[in-house]
Amino acid sequence: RHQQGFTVFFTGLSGSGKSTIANVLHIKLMEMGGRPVTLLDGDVVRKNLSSELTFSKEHRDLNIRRMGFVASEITKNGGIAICAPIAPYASLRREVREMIEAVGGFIEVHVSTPLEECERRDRKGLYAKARAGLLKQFTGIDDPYEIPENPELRLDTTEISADECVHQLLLKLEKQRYI
Ligand code: GGZ
Repeated sequence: RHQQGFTVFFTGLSGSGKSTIANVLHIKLMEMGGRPVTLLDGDVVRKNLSSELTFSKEHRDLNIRRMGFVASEITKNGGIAICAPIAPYASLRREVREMIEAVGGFIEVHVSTPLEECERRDRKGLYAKARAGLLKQFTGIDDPYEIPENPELRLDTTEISADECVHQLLLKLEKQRYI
């Protein structure tokens, strides 16, 4: 049966749980078989595709545009792309949505775990560094995060587990007939 490609685009603060949810989703979708599934995690894309970029608005925009382009190519060819960047700016999220909706499906998922919780977890010690002024332009500390107004789904990992998040997401994808 012929099915259209789609992109699941996570957005949220550092430490909000995007990567964890994206990884569980990646495994679940691969287990279902049928279509190739590509995970484009924020830090992996930074390392391999955007290593020369800083965290200025211009460079974040360029980073998201590159990631969105790769996701749109995958989507166009009937595959599944999972993106997990911070993507703090609404204008770039809109640009990527438009680029991908022209060739397939786009599901924006706001991982809305509050800043206090991300900072309390501070898995990589980056919030402490940002608070100490050692990391500049850190999202949520001294750099903006524009909250998505109309995401297809909002998930707060202080309320539910990564498995439950993925369960809700899979239900959404089934309901919208992507899977
Ligand atoms: C935000 C930063 C910064 C600054 C380094 N601001 O939790 P992490 O560590 O592993 O993921 C974050 C990652 C963010 O890269 P993205 O490409 O997703 O950002 S964007 O969409 O805005 O382009 C974080 C780390 O890089 N990191 N410095 N200043 N996150």
